[in-house]
Amino acid sequence: MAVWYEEHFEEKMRVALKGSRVLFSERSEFQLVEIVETELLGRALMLDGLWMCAEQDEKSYHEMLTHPALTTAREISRVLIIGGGDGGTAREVLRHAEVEQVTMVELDELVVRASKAHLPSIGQAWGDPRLDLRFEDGAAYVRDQDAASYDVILIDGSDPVGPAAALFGADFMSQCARVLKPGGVFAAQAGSPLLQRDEHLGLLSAMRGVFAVTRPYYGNVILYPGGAWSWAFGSHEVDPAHLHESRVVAAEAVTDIYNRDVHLGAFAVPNHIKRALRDG
Ligand code: SPD
Repeated sequence: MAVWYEEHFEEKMRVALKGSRVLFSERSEFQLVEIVETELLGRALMLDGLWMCAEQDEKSYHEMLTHPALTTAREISRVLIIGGGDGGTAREVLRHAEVEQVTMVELDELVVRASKAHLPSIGQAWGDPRLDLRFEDGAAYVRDQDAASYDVILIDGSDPVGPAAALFGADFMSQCARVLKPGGVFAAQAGSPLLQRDEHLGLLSAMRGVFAVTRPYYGNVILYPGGAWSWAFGSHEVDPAHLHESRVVAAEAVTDIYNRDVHLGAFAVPNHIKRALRDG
């Protein structure tokens, strides 16, 4: 029997997918973890009733979180991922041959357990020997790291409510800036520029306080409310328009969404965001 699985966005909007069954549903000490089978987008992960990713749509999110950073950072041997429990971000990072070590710090072991069991097409990299997976609080982990110790830092958190809210804050951003190498790149999921405008601008403002270069960039993810989605790029020295051509070519050979033109176009900023950044 068909059922509608839905995210309620602040009780003002619903994003519903028709599906057939719940494959996994368990509560951890942090959140409710669910994986459902949907007709349109395949298997999909929800945390506390919020859509995180779906098999047929996840590349529009994971490729855009990862490759803009990995094609621009001066070096990419040491990468840190905070969150990312479904494995999609690690999979995209590990496509780059220059990456030697990926430390992934996920708060909730249950998200990884559920994803390993039910989302195998997303978590293709679990067995890669370069992946060091830890179950810890991401903000505390970053605080404990040496200065300038990572080439790339990627924040693949949930929405800015509950356990993930701290990942949008100024303290966390300043710790990430400290731990990032001078030629390194930081990238974070930055919410819906329309429906989460305050959080989007708040994150950019916190980043501008600690990075010499801060740029929002945009794309579309069907699964998330509002249609348009955003990420944020930060660096002490690197401009996102300066690409390492060989890495772009290697990425383009395996990506579905990401390429040179998509990368450059994604950094075009809508006027209402430009004005807000200029004025405030
Ligand atoms: N509204 C959804 C925001 C989700 C951002 N992270 C998704 C996790 C996918 N790895």
